[in-house]
Amino acid sequence: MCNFSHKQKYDMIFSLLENHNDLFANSIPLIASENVTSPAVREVMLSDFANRYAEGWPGERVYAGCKYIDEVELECMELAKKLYGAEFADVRAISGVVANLVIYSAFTSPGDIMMCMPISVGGHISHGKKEYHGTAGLVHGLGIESFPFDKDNMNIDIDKTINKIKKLENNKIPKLAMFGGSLFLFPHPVKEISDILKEYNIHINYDAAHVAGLIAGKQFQDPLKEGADTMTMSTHKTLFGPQGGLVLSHNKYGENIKKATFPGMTSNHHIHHMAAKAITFIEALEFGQSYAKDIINNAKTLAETLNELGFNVLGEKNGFTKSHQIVIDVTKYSDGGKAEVELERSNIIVNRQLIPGDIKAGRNYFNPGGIRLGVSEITRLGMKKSEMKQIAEFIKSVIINKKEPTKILNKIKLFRNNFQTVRYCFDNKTKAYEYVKVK
Ligand code: DSN
Repeated sequence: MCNFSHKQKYDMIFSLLENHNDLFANSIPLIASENVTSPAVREVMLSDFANRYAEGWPGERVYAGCKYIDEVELECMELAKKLYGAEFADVRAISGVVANLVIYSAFTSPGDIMMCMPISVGGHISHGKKEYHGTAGLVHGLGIESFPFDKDNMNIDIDKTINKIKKLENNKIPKLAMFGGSLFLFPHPVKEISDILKEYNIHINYDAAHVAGLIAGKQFQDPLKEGADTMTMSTHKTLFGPQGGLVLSHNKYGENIKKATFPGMTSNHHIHHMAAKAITFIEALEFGQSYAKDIINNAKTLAETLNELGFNVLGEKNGFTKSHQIVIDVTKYSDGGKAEVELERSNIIVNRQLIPGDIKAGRNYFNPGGIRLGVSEITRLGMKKSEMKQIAEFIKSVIINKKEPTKILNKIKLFRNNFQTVRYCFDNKTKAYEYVKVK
């Protein structure tokens, strides 16, 4: 863009944005960490709340002009508490990573140890060690101990974890245990491990970023009832809201969380996103159960069909998945990096994924052994069982049959025609990927 005038660059950026919307209107979006918001949430994000400052807590702001913002934020907190059956909610964290940093700051000090899932088997980068530039190590100086992982069950190994905690030397006892992660097929054993964690005075946080919509829809697990002290999440994955974070807890942790959030982790939170979270919580209270049920059924159908078609779908021992995710070991045909690129050429959008065994086999994040698929967005567009079967066939033709990906582009565009509106919401005037002009 270097030789263009400012106005040409300005116009170019707008056409790139429109092209992007057009791409997604004609794609099969299977990124497990993404979703599409309702027209109502989009409208909120265009409101003047986007331009305001409201540092602090409602009623205690350090700026004037916040009277309507305060009303919305108080309601937003009530809705979050109702949705998750929590005593306390702080809706200000601007992302899932910031929500986790709030927990690190409120309940640990640099040099303390956190026990969590390693990144190599699906842990999130915000739980990572300093040497991998993970947030916990790099930003808060936490040392990391891993939960032992059971490859066959694709889950935390309960017995080995309990034994590990009992054998840890005193100076290695974690201050914090972090459940949750990026590769998340089955509910984590919070209930089974929380007693021993409590015995050692270990604070338990559950990072629900991926599964927040499934928990809200009562189709996964209920971490705060199973022993978690606090729960963090992002608000835009299976929970179909704006990009942002949320921290929930029992009442006794509320004050610590409030202070760690402001002034600790944020000066101004993103007020338009906060209001959009409120609308999302209402949508989830109204439509969340049927949405979460449909997600889980769709994921199961897609996983089973991919397996029948010859793919090595992980988690077979437990029925492949109980979440929105499916993970495929593609090493028989390709690697995760190449598979991601080939699928994208046919407008099937997935991401490559490190899977258990990759590091030992010398594979890395750029060319790992797996791909991860998520069905949250296609479910929100109204797709059901027959569409899952068709999508599995499309994936097979690219990865197993090695069909030239661009040859199925038209079929995929046609397939997408009937799924252009967002479901599980109140208002539907604007299409899911319609480019809205304001200027
Ligand atoms: N890294 C994202 C994922 O799990 O896809 C979330 O931050």
